[in-house]
Amino acid sequence: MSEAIAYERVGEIAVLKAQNPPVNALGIDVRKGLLAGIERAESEGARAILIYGDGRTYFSGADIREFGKPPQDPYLPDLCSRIEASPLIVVSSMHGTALGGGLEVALSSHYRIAVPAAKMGLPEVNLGILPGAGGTQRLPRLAGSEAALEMITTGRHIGAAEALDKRIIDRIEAGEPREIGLAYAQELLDAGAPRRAVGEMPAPGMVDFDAAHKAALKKGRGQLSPAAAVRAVQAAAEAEDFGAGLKRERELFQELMASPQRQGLVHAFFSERAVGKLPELAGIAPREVASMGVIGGGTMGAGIATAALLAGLPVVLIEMTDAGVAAARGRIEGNLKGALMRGKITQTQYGQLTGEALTVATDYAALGQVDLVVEAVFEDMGVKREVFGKLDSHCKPGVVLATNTSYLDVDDIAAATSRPGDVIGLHFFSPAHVMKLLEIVVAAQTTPEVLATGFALGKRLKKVAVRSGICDGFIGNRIMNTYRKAAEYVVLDGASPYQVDKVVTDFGFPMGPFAMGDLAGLDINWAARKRRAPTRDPRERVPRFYEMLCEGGDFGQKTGKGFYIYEDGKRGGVPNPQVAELIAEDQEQQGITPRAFSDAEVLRRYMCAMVNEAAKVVGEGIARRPLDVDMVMLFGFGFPRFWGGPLKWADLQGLEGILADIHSYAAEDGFFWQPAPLLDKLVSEGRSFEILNQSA
Ligand code: T1G
Repeated sequence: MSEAIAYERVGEIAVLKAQNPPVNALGIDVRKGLLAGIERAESEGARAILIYGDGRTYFSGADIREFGKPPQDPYLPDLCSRIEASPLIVVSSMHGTALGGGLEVALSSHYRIAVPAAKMGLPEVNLGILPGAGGTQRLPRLAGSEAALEMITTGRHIGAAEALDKRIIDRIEAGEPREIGLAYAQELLDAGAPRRAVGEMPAPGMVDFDAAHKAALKKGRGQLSPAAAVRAVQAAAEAEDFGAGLKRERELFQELMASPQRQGLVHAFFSERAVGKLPELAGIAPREVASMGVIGGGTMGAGIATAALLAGLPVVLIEMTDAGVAAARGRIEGNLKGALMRGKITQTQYGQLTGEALTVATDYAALGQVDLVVEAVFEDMGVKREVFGKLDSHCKPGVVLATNTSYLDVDDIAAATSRPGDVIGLHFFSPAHVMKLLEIVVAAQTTPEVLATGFALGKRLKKVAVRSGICDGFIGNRIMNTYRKAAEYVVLDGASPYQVDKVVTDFGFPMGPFAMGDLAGLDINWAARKRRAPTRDPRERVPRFYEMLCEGGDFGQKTGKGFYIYEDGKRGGVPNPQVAELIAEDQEQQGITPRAFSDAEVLRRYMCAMVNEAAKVVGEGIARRPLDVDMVMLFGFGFPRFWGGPLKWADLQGLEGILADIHSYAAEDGFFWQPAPLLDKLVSEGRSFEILNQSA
């Protein structure tokens, strides 16, 4: 018998136990084992078969590592059909997470039982595919077309109670999956229950599938799998018979499996898990963090405090004045009210978090007992150094001292203390209690233990934490500054900001760079430009229209006007006609004759700038691996997940073409378009970013 599936006989019941840790993925050995187990049970005269998973879960799906490789027999869809066709009564007993192909095996069984905490779902669309082992045909036969469409197009996991309600399972029972499964199978045998194949049930009802398809396309913002999944469910309702529906599902599945979006999404799945695994952290225990200090209660500090409170960490926040204390408390309470309204916390928890877990004070002495402090004060080196000097004298030994700076040199900040080894950058993204990205910035003297503590905190706050070295803007903002410049250059040369924003949102970003500037406040970027102006290289092209807009007092959403005009009560803005005049004035002053840009060229320049800077960030060792950059862009900058990240996108496009385009743009502006040495090297060696991910 296969090692992945253990076979046991209990009376008339053959028991098949999956043992493929950690998540009982349905890899080739598991599939072979299941097939052999079914055949053996039938040939040995058992009357029922029980399938369940050992360890933490029932099957959590197909083995994603097998995607893109030649499929190996027995294929999962055939195995599911074989299970369903068995003359014996097949029962699945579920615990943990029955996902994707896992739930499909359960749906092919004749009866399903689950423990109360079990979760199930068909999350395939999130990997760029659709349920390919009958899920799109069997689920709607049990739950109806509407419910199946909702579950399959969102990939949402549902609990056992909801599954029972939707008729996806037959029973919920507390206990061990083996014991409850055996009892249920025996009960079915004793009652003479019939074999009950979902594939033999009537086809599900019709709904407006075209409308559902359209809605899925719109919601997917360019992601194709949810819309394709609608068509597969449609086949369940419309196909001549069950077999024809399965065939249609197969065709759609194979198209998606071959798509670049599937590669992008699988890259995102594994990178999200690999990003926190750093060789230097192996075997290093983090320091214990039982409470946290936050310096500064502005939007950022309040967001960080909220994130910590929601993760169960008591917070001591320091502000400068009593008015500052009241404002900070107001912001945090506002954030927590939002969490209360969304059902993330209860009224009792709200009371506990605001009443007991949060302290807001003006005296640094209140920080005496905290284990980790994050500074989120004004972005000025003098101010930050003063804060760190004070922390040094008030915090107990061993406290991790973190700065939330976005641009400043963490080494200089660390030098303001007597304990630079304890200093680290924890760069949150606004709003800090919502955005998933956390850049963990390692300074020259940061100890591995302090770095490990940063990652442990990131995990506790449910962030995607990415290690970054020190440079201007760290990983994310540095790359953003470069692609934003590329956007401004195409506008200076003749494209409109609205064309750029549209091209970028059509690509899959939630917002374009100009709408984003309006949202963040144009004055913030204006201040950074002014700060950089004295040290700017004379060869750098400088668009002026951005500053001209700011000089007129238009800072974006907060003043009601920026690149767009925002009317009260309306979502989004309409183009501000004054912008075109400012751009024309800028062009005239710089002697530029504007030209038209195709959407394709706008996108290509935007993406080439992003990839080139990202390659520099990896080449300089600021990011450890290409996947680190990809995760920063996905979780902090709205990069469409279905492309995997800018460097995965680059691999999928072909690095040679990207480098050639950068060279061609360099003919106009050799200063901005300097090819990254790493990109040059990869192209000359015929290698990809993916290879660097694997070898790191
Ligand atoms: N295949 C291969 N490896 C997997 C895996 C899978 N399906 N699921 C998890 N892993 C690895 C993961 O990379 C990690 O490895 C370890 O297991 C623990 O995971 C025909 C084709 C199950 C809810 O989409 O959602 O079926 O990093 O850290 O937080 O229609 O993993 O330790 O080396 O995430 O407890 C559909 C994907 C497949 C489920 C557990 N199934 N997995 O979460 O642990 S497509 C899925 C998850 C399919 C059919 C189609 C989660 C989890 P490492 P973890 P966790």
